[in-house]
Amino acid sequence: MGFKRGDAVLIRRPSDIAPSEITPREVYLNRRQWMAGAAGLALAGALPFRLEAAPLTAAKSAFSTDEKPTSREDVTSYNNFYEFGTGKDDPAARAKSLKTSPWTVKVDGLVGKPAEFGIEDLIKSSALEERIYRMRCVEGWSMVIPWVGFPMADLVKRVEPLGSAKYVAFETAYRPEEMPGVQSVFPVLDWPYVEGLRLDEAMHPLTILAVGLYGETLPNQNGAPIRLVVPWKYGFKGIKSITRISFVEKQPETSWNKQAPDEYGFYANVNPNVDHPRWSQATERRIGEGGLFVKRRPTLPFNGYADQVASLYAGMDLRKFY
Ligand SMILES: Nc1nc2c(c(=O)[nH]1)N[C@H]1C(S)=C(S)[C@@H](COP(=O)(O)O)O[C@H]1N2
Ligand SMILES: [Mo]
Repeated sequence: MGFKRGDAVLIRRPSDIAPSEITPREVYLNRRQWMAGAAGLALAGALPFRLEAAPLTAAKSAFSTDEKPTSREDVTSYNNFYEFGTGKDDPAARAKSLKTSPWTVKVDGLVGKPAEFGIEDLIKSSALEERIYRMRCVEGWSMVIPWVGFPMADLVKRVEPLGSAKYVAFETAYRPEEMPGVQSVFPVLDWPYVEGLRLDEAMHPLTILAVGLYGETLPNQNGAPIRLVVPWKYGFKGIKSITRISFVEKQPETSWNKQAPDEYGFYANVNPNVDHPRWSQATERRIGEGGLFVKRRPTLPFNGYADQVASLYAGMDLRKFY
């Protein structure tokens, strides 16, 4: 994510990080090699982290793009998850400390049937689909990710929102003992990470809660055990490791909007015509492409999903509501 000029001092430098927080590079690399081979299965049980990835059965979805998915290696090693540090490789190296089982998602607020879902039950009782979506980060890079998830609308219907519910607010777990990135005395963000959608955006058939990728449960760095995916919006709307979903009447606060209101709006629709105040949004770099010559692709309005979602914003000035 971007910061205002001079804000870099707020980001923890490697020298600020206690050695005990860091997995030595060799251990980390070895672990990844173990995981790649059969030996990984035997060793994983001995490690104090959840490393097993459980396979998930999912139906193919007509909503998938036919573009080539970004490699699993890139999808799981180039991440933004500031609770584990601000570097792109921090989440893969450090998010294993997050305990994702047991895990509950509390659904409350303006609903007829508030509920607390255990993650295993929620996964078992949901119709899982594989959705291959284009994803676009506000920083100017993009990926194509084969998510496994279920429509957010299914969960919304289960809790029966009241007529007064106009927005949905989401909250990430806040666990300093398991999240090295939230321990800084100069917090990068105001924790816990929070996000929000208008109720009709949350109910749109493209909006999913993802519980896996590449046919397996989510790796921690991608937001295990459950995260939001809204493919026509910048990646930061896709809040990870969700513990609470609340139905509310007023537009909820969102983490990046609080951090830099002039740079990150509530809507955050991918819009090549509205530049970020410090850089253009006209093009993007597809992770894994390029080699010597970094190709940039034109960024499409609503990340290429305009046909499906533009009507949600009919009559709105998308320069004002960025
Ligand atoms: N809790 C939480 N969710 C988060 C973030 C974060 O820092 N914390 N980063 C966001 C940003 S900026 C992006 S681009 C996406 C990245 O998702 P990925 O790493 O699975 O590609 O997660 C989003 N969700
Ligand atoms: Mo992002």
